[in-house]
Amino acid sequence: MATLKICNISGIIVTGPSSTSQCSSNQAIPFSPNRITTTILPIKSALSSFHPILYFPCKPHFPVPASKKSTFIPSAMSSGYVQEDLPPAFDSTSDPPPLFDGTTRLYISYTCPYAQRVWITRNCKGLQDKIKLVPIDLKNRPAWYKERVYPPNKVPALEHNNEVKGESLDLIKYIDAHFEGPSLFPDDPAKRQFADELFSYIDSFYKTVTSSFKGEGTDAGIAFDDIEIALSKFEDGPFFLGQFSLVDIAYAPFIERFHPYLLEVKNYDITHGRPKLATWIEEMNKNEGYKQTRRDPKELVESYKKRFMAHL
Ligand SMILES: N[C@@H](CCC(=O)N[C@@H](CS)C(=O)NCC(=O)O)C(=O)O
Repeated sequence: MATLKICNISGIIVTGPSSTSQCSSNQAIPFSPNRITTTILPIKSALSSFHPILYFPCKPHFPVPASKKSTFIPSAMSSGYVQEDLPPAFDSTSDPPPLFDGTTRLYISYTCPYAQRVWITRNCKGLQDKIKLVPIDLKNRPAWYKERVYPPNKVPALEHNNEVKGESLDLIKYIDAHFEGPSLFPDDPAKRQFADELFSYIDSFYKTVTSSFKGEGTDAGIAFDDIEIALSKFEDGPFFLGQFSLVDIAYAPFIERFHPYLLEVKNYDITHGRPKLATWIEEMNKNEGYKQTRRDPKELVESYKKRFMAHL
């Protein structure tokens, strides 16, 4: 069991084994099928935010600086950003794309929170034209994916410069460091150190929260208190490191799932009494690069119910 020490809001230290959790579900995005995609509307809460409306596919319209050494992106890149046209998932009947032809490809599943991290990073750096999304149907995987692309047979994976790399936390750092677009990791050593602590803490956070789903006696509230404290450390913005960064991207797909699930199944609002977390969710939901990757909360809740309540 990992342990967490919090020292007067100054830092979080985690010791203990790391875990890798998996999901297997991979359905088509209900509100974002090919050619019919979602639009951007103000989001008030995780539960009420999905509005399926016809929209047209296009490139992102927010300015993408040429240098990768540019400043942080603003939290809300709201005006003018247009929904990307998402390709259908490759399944066991699909031919592979022309592998290792120089195209950079990001293999994802639309439902995988780990893949979502990398997808968000790609979007937030404005790399929609540089990194092609290749969605995989994990329930009916094409054999070529394991045989020719990524032998661990998981998503995410990134095909770049004739190599394929995996592991979401490594990939978000790799993309931030090796591609153009706004920097998503600050230079400030204190922030970098805290980022490392938060990256290390995330497995333990996930385990604490999901153990509580299964009624294994741990209190999810403690984990969200840790998040509230972490969000209080830097005051130059509402995000983990003050300004928006890879740390927010690492946590967002999981909080996106925990929030509506706990609300519906346990009648527990993770934002209640946690103003920093409430603001963080609000600010994240204004980020277009993230919004384009979000799932319908109802669908997330159903999928978590199947996974965590199957034993009941
Ligand atoms: N530690 C990996 C976890 C990736 C992972 O577990 N992906 C799941 C989908 S959410 C997967 O590909 N599962 C397929 C399988 O295990 O066969 C990461 O952070 O990238």
